[in-house]
Amino acid sequence: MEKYYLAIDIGASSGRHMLAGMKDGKMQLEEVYRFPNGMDNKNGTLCWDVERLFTEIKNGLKKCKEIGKIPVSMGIDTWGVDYVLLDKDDNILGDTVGYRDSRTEGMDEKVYEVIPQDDLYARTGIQKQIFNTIYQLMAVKESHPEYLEQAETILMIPDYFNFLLTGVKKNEYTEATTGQLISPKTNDWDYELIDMLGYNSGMFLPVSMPGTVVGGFTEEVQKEVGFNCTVVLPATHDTGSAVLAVPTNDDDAVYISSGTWSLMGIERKEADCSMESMKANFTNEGGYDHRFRYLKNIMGLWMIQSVKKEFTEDLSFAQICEMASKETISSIVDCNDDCFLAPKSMIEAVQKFCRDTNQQVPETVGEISSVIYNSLAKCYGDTVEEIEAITGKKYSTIYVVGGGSNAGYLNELTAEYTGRKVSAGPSEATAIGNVIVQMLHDGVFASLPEARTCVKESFDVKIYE
Ligand code: ADP
Ligand code: LRH
Repeated sequence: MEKYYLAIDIGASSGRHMLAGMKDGKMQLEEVYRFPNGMDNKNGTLCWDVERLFTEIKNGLKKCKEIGKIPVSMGIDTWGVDYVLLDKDDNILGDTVGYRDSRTEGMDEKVYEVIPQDDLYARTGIQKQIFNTIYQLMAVKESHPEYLEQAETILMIPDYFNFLLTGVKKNEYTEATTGQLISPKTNDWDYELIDMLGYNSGMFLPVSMPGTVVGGFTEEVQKEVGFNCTVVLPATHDTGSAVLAVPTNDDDAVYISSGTWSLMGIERKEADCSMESMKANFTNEGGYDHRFRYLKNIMGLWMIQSVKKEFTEDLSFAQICEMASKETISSIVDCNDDCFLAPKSMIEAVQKFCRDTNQQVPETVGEISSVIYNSLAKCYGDTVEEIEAITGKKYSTIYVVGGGSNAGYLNELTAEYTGRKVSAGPSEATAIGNVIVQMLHDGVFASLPEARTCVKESFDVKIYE
């Protein structure tokens, strides 16, 4: 490969440095570094360790230097909704609380005292998730109003890492939309809404689009990692990057970005902020080139990640998947029930749901995992029908991308419960989507359709009928 582009993709369960380049017309991807991620319980509050994550970002950069593969540009993407507030000296105010923390309980009602839920959806198009930035900021306003007063800047998590690398502060558009404070009409912060909520509009920066250059590394970072590099904004929201790498140019494709969450939906040119859409709890997240991702958050493989930690045996995801495929238990849980968001024990939460609904209670590793996989697939089946009811279209193929596309049994169940063909892969879609924007910026691809065709030709996908 002549030129390397680096994607640093940090999901809620792990982060990785992926180098990409073109060889013989195909995109090639190489994993350089991987590190674990997750929220830590800090005196009863679920927090991200952003300091450690930044060290890991630099460790992966050092690895690039070590193997002699210096990228011409790099981009960072992470999960959505979380942020830091910086004071006048650029220090973080308070803890970097993660979205699963319970501080947002009841904050929806506080927000609706200012703006009714219907009006909020009509002006933002973002589905209600109790952890959206809008509710998190209300929690700060209630418990630490001084943080909001002292804050000079709000940076979403990828914005913050870009700042640490370059010294340049930017609010990237796709990640900003996850917070429920952006207007899909102006594609800018909804300053009127922000003022109504009393959130200190001075801390929000002008919105920057994917493809924008942030800057080079600071001298300090250059000294530490041993090289300089241009930091470019990809779709810094991981789901925004993942959907760019869905291996088709069919405008009517249904995708599932399958990782910690399962994000299931379609791409649309316009946001649908209707009441019908709100009732079905679909969201309109902002994407590259102002394409909207019309999708639903489904609890996803977080449920499997959580039970895996509780199992006494140390099993791989592949082993768990295989064990689940041998079971015949038919119990189904509602994956989107709040009881699965951050339970003390996921095993007990699944068992309790089954008990309370008079279904067989799963006991073994295989049974518990089987109930989760079947419940996810059932939810996918319901969701595709909801999408069809809303759009009046028929969808024949479900494109599964992300780490979860490796879960063969889940793919089989997805085909079974949806009654559609399932295309599984690429599993590193988020990193691929991240580099696609860097490559578009560098002129490697002339358009997104050209890039998607290249993804289709470069990476293996598996078909389940
Ligand atoms: P995130 O980016 O949200 O951290 P990933 O896209 O990396 O998540 O997906 C991780 C998930 O993919 C794991 O939690 C696991 O459930 C699933 N997974 C990965 N590899 C396999 C495998 N070989 N078999 C079954 N499931 C897998
Ligand atoms: C997936 C994801 C999803 C958000 C959630 C917070 O990683 O970004 O799109 O809703 O994390």
